[in-house]
Amino acid sequence: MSSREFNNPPAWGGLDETFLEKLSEAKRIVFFTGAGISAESGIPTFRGKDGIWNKLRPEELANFNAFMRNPQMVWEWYNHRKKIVHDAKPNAGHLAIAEMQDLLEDVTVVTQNIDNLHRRAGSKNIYELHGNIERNYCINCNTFYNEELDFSGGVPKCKCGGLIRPDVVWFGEFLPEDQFMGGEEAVRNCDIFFVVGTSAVVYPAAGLVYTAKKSGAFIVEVNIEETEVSAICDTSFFGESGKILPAIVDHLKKRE
Ligand code: BV8
Ligand code: ZN
Repeated sequence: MSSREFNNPPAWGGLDETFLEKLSEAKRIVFFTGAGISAESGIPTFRGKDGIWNKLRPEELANFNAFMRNPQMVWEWYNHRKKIVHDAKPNAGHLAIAEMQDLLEDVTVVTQNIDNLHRRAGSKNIYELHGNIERNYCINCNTFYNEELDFSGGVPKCKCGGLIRPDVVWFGEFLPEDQFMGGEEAVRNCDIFFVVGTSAVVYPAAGLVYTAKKSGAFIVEVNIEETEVSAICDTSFFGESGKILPAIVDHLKKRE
């Protein structure tokens, strides 16, 4: 069922007792995030009502063959997104997660996002499953080019003559092993697994929700609507992450 077919979930009514008890006992916490956490920073999501994939087909843009067929077009799309990301600011949701890393013992961020907003919000201990739009590398010799690229001669090329591409994971590509393994390890050992702002339809990333479930974590969904994984979450807070996550920080500060 696409998330649009789910019925309208009840609006978030505050942090319930069961959650607060789990939070008080938790030692290790993972925030698994998707495009929804950056929506309030003005970065379009992929599958929402004004999602990117409603206008464009991912096969035509976010895959290696599309890039080799038409690198100019794919770079135009990424440069458009780089500009949006560059002008965006971390929002209250990103900042709340960074603050919880200061307030709690062991908080890990496992993100599908490529917008670098968790790092810009001050978060540490981040696993980027799908790469980072601010990094680029040569498809021939893997040299990284993370400063401003030169588009004056068309598609930027490496000294070796190879094409330079964005350091993001395209459909049909493997995720960076160290990032996925590191993230998965944190998920296997966490007490609370927050799944924030993701439709949980892209694998293997979305599989981490089931890994968390199997490992016995308490699963908390934060989303504006029901998703493919709502049924296996222990609790779902339906509302904007930029409102709900700061409420958890406020609770932790009162507790201190
Ligand atoms: C792989 C980077 C192994 C690029 C992305 C055929 C061949 C090969 C693989 C496959 C195949 N068919 C299927 C697959 C697997 C495929 C896949 O899962 N496809 C899906 C679509 C069915 N996966 C892959 O290809 C992966 N690699 O499998 O390799 C392999 C290798 C070779 C051969 C065989 C197998 C690679 C997947 C990574 C793709 N790259 N992005 C770029 O961004 O340009 S995916 C893209 O989707 C983003 O990374 C994004 O993070 C990710 C998930 O989307 P979400 O983050 O969840 O965003 P979405 O818009 O969907 O949802 C937003 C949510 O937020 C909504 O629920 C909304 O309600 C909520 N929300 C909105 N506002 C708020 C909010 N919540 C809270 N507060 C708010 N304010
Ligand atoms: Zn090169």
